[in-house]
Amino acid sequence: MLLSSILLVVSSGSYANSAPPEINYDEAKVPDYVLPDSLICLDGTQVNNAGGWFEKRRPEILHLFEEFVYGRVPGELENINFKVISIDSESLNGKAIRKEVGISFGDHEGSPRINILLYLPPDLKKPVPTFVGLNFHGNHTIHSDPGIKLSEQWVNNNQELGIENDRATERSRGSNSSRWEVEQILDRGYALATIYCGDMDPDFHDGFQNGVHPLFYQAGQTKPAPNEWGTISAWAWGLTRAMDYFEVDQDIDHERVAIMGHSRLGKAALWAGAQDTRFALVISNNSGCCGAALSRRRFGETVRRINRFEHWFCANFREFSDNEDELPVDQHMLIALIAPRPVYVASAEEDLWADPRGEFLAAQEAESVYHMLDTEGLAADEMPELHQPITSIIGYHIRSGKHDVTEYDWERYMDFADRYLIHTE
Ligand code: GTR
Repeated sequence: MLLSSILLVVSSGSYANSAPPEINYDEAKVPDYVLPDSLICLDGTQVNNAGGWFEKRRPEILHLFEEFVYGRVPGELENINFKVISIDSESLNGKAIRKEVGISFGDHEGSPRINILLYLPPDLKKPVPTFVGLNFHGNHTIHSDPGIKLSEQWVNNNQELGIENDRATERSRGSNSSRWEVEQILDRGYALATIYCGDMDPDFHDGFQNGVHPLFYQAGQTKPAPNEWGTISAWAWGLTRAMDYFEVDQDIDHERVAIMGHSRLGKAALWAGAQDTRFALVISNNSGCCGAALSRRRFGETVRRINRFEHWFCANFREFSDNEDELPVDQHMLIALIAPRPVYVASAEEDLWADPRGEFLAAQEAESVYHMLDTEGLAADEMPELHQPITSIIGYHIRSGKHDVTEYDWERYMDFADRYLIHTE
């Protein structure tokens, strides 16, 4: 009943063909807004205990994000198979065990396959806590290691990154290595797992013919229904399938898996971490609009602007372009879905497009749920100065520099994981 009335409101909303408003980078021009309350249900009841949260309000919020933002996964697949494709126990000059694992789906002809690249510390005595994150251009781009299988998937052309005719070449090995502190992660006793996002769904709009979406089509269906998944949901789904694999790999401590993502892949990491409570810790790196930043602030990227990437979201989400106030959720609620697990939001000073203040405020606004669940929340009243990380269970930092993942970011993530995944006694 209530959901249909929300739909009515959005369809009469102001999504229009008129010229988009100027991009706002002025704090004084952020409009007044009222955020939906994470603890008030659609029927008006107030949630004040864990039962009410986990049984009623949390499923309700998840449903709203599915229905109106990222889209729901239409079902489950039978016959998901894992296959270890390669193991090298002497990789990186003996500093790592490299494993590559394929996830395939039944006997669907030409069906996509997810390739997980794993680096594990060499002296494995027991299962290791693990960071997992998607990458933008293929597993072989995270390190110059010549043993990593070159991705055969579609990748967007990029001369500089060694991508020609939409396919990776040897030149693209290690081209994104500055974003992956592989050796440091191993030195600190963690494993690292990564997947190319294009294995689940290449990042361009082809009407959902490639990628995993068609595996779920009903007879006669050619594209997802308006409330069904877009590409970000497909990426998040792939992370969840990787988690299925971690549960059966004896080398991985599947109860201590931290999920991390940058930018559009940070949006996917938050969405995966929100849905799948097996992820013990969630990290958003500069995820911005539809990631950690509050949409209602309309600072930097807005819903209308992000809807240029119309394949990222479900079709229903287009109704909220220039119409943010009608969204039944905002991004603080996405962070709140992770409660009471540790979550870390990171911003960059020059990354105004992603609205650093909006990212901080969403993290802060998620606090009501963390507090209600008897956890600390975010230990800061004000946005901190540069390089002053906040390490409460909702963690946050802003560093100098641009939209990127840097060594500074990884060091903070490992400190945070040490604190909440390792030294927990
Ligand atoms: C931008 C997009 C952002 C962010 C970014 C990225 O073009 O507007 O929301 O996702 O791409 O993923 O690098």
